[in-house]
Amino acid sequence: MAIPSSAERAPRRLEVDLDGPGPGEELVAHLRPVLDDLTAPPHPSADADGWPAENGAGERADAAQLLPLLDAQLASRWLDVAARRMRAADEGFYTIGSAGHEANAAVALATRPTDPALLHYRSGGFYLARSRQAGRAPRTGILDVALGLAAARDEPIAGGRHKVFGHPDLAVIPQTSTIASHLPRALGVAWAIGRQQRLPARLRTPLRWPDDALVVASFGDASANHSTATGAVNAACWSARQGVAVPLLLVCEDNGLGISVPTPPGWIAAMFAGRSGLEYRRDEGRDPLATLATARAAADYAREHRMPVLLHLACVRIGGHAGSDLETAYRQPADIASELERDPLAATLRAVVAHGLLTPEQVRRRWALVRDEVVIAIREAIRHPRLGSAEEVMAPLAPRTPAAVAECAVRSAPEGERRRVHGAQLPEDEGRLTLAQSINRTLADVAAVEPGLLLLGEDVGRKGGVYGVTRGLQRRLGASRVVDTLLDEQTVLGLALGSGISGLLPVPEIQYLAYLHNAEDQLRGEAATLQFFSGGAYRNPLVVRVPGLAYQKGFGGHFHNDNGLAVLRDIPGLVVACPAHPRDAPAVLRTCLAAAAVDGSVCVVVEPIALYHERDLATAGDGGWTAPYAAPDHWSAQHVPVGAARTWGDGPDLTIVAFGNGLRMALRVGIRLRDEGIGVRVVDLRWLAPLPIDDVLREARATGRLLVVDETRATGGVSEGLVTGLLEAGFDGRLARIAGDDSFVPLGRAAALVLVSEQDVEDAARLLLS
Ligand SMILES: Cc1ncc(C[n+]2csc(CCOP(=O)(O)OP(=O)(O)O)c2C)c(N)n1
Repeated sequence: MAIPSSAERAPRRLEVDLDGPGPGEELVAHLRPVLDDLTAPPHPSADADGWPAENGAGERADAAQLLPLLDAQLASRWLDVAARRMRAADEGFYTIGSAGHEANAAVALATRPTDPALLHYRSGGFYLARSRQAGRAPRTGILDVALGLAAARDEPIAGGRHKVFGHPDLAVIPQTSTIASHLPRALGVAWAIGRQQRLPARLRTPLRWPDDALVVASFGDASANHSTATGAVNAACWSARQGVAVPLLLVCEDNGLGISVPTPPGWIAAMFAGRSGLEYRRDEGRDPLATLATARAAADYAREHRMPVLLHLACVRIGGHAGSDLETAYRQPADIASELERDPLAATLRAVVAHGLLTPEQVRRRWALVRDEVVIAIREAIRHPRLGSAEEVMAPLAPRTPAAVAECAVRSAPEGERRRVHGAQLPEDEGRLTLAQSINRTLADVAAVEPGLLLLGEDVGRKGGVYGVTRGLQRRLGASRVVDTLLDEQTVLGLALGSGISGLLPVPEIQYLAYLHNAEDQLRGEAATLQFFSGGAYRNPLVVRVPGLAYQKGFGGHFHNDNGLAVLRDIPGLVVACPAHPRDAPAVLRTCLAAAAVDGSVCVVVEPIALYHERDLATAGDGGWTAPYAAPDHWSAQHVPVGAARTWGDGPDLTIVAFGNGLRMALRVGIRLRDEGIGVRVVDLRWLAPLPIDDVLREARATGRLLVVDETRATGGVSEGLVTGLLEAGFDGRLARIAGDDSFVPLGRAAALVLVSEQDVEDAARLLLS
């Protein structure tokens, strides 16, 4: 539905004036006496507050950095005030601010504007300092943030889709609101920096990081407890322990609170100090020169040693968690007041005078000048149009360019290179291959033509995957391209996200569908949203391989037979493929890899485990579940666009639509019915998102009878969407559906009691024909 553009809306109610009483005044009121007092500046003591001071005089940064620090901090604070006033006037939509956290501007000044940064939501100071550092006018960074608050379409990264800190020119990668979810990706970017160097120049993205870049990732003290954070830090230490380069500067901004829940005193230091593989530095956030020096020392360490460093930065939270948070409901007034005394902005105001950089009068003028800059930016921001249609909202979500994908999908390496990656024999000369073999050969072929392709996951390297799908690839492609990771699915996906955003083409394997759920947010919240929240400025091409679905013999139980796909199908923009037959798998996989490379698509390939090593279709020894591997000159003819089904047979009496294991059952039933003179055609969906509704509709109309075979569960299974889509598209023939029971899959033969069986398919088919 279209909403009125800003030009058509009622005149603005916001009288932008940041001075005087009103929302947000609580963020600056305590600073007015500080400004008035500046004639006799007290010099802050580094040691007086119980935080051990480790900031040696030798590490002190150049005092000249105090001015850019002050400007960034002032602008950030006034933007926080503005956010609350805009909200009150219904012209702004986000009031989580940075007040009390502005010491993070020192981290920006300690790093380079080309160092990738993934930031905590209280990073106004960092963002504005980096914007200036990159040579942009002060007003530009301020306007970026103001546009974000106003949800303006012209905001430079999310385009009004979210309030984030991000900018491709500043190497700031936008974060989501899910605390700590950016940390696995941050690790992945740090991990990818060294790998990027090995790419040929033509494959390097415009976002290619400098070879000596480090990655900055910040988060709050409560977020540090999140399993995603502990997993990412653990993985960074695990990697560093083995000598893997991880130039990662983790910044824990410790304000002692997670909304209303206090962090136990000393907890952050207890978690991170003295940890193997992690350099720990801390700063009390009281003396801006000390903060600059500590931040610089921490950044230099990460850059030089290519090791993870944790900078523990003491912060305070001023003005509650967000504008809507009534802090007095859970905190004592005295505690709130004592925070104000530790305001880092007050410390910087004093320091610039104490170090002779500005006179008190000049400081007061700067205070007013920056405030006025913010007012100008806000006035401008609220005049900008906002998103006005669903099409506009969704434009960057998952762009598709099928022709370019098709061209990319059929590229082949020269024969010499193919022989190197395949070993002695080219796959087209191997005879008929199983599903597992055909996936293996396809991965090698794409690796031969795409130097950025990386395979990673638990056991994919030396062992070649739990089902042997990646067997031999590490030996032939090298250990830097086929990587055994530690046992943590969030890290597997995080490494892939970080390397994808860095221009590589990651193909992570999640060992079983059931274990994707551990790490699902990395796909849902991080991978799939990146283009949406960055207007396509950042992308994470990704092809996740997931051995899954049920019907495994000899390895039973739910967790190795998970048949739930709803969790993937409802992620906007995600491509979900399910290649069941070796005749299709190479082309489907090549399309996914090409879609990732060309469009930055996020793809999940669900590989039916039970069919990996199957050889036969109707009778023992018939080889009906094997297929010859096509030589490169046939790839064009065999190309499979995203969302295109395949029809087996052209029987006139009944259409069965299925996928995965259901395809094999449907084909077997079709063969038996054909022997009785009943003509069946079987449609293999091949793609579970987007669903090939048009293809199925065409085939269903051809017979007037459609049996939907869904091996996933009746509730939330694939067929719910399929049947809805067909009815909406106007199918009015006879229709029946069979699906698995709404149960987890039990061990042993009992599995058959809740799964769709071949007999079920046959019975339903006969009923429909009767
Ligand atoms: C995974 C997740 N759970 C819950 C929330 C809701 N939430 C938003 S901020 C926050 C507190 C975070 O505290 P901390 O990490 O200390 O950062 P601070 O806000 O204090 O800077 C919570 C629980 C969330 N955003 N993400």
